[in-house]
Parts: sequence; C-alpha cells; structure tokens
Amino acid sequence: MSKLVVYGTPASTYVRTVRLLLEEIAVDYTLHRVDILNGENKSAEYLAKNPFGKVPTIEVNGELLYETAVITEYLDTTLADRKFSFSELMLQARMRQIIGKLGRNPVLLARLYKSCWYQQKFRCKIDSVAKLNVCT
Ligand SMILES: N[C@@H](CCC(=O)N[C@@H](CS)C(=O)NCC(=O)O)C(=O)O
Repeated sequence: MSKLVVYGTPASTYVRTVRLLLEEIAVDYTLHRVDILNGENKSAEYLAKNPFGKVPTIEVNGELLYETAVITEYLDTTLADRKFSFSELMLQARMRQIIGKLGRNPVLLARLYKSCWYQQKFRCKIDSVAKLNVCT
C-alpha cells in the first residue's frame, strides 16, 4: 500500500475518527490539512477529490474514498483484519450509526461515551486521543 493521505480539518470529529483508527492500527499516513473554516473544502482542487466538499477524504493507492463509515470499514478490513469491527450485524449497524452522527451532535456523543453500554461495547484506547493534538 502506498502512503496514505488523509484530507481534512484536524478538529473535525469525522476526521478524528479516521485518524484515531489509523493511530490504533499504527499505520503511517500524512495529514493534508483542508480547512473547512476558511472554505478550503469548497475549492476546485478539493471538490475534485470529494464532490460533496466534506472532510475527511482519504487517498490510498491512487484511489480517493470519502464518507467516514466507509473509510473506517475499508481501513479496518484491509489493514487490521477487522480487529476494530463487530461481526454481529446489529453491532456493526450501531457502529455505523454512531459514526454517522458524530459531527452532528457533540452533546449526544458525549452522553453516548459516558453510557456503560457503549463503554463496554466500544472500548476505545484513549491513548490515541492524546497523540492527535487536534487543536493545532
Ligand atoms: N457524511 C460525512 C460527513 C462529514 C462532514 O460533515 N464533515 C464536516 C466536518 S465535521 C464538513 O466537512 N463540513 C464542511 C461543510 O459542510 O462545508 C462523513 O461521514 O464523512
């Protein structure tokens, strides 16, 4: 696999989701900043990568992929033997549901993370969060 590129704004929860997975898998990648606050995501250059103008988009082996749930599924399958996915269909669906709602409602997300059920089922390795330094 050629070096992976993640296009996006570090603070975006969707971008963080993809980067957290990459940190967990321990794969080398480049973050190419596309700042949604100054409209870079609507530039012709970025729209050529993702016609919806949303972040993240990844580039892997010359292919472009967008939509966080699709990206994470692809990365987990190709790089981690689905270590971070569920085999049970309902849990798979719930994971996609959470990923789909990530950027929409941070308060709901915080509540989800605090719930015991989610902590047990989606035990994430918080160490990765510290590595990302998403504010810079
Ligand atoms: N369905 C997309 C949503 C991504 C998304 O909404 N990203 C936000 C950042 S958190 C974005 O690009 N916003 C810029 C805009 O809508 O102009 C995904 O799952 O990747």
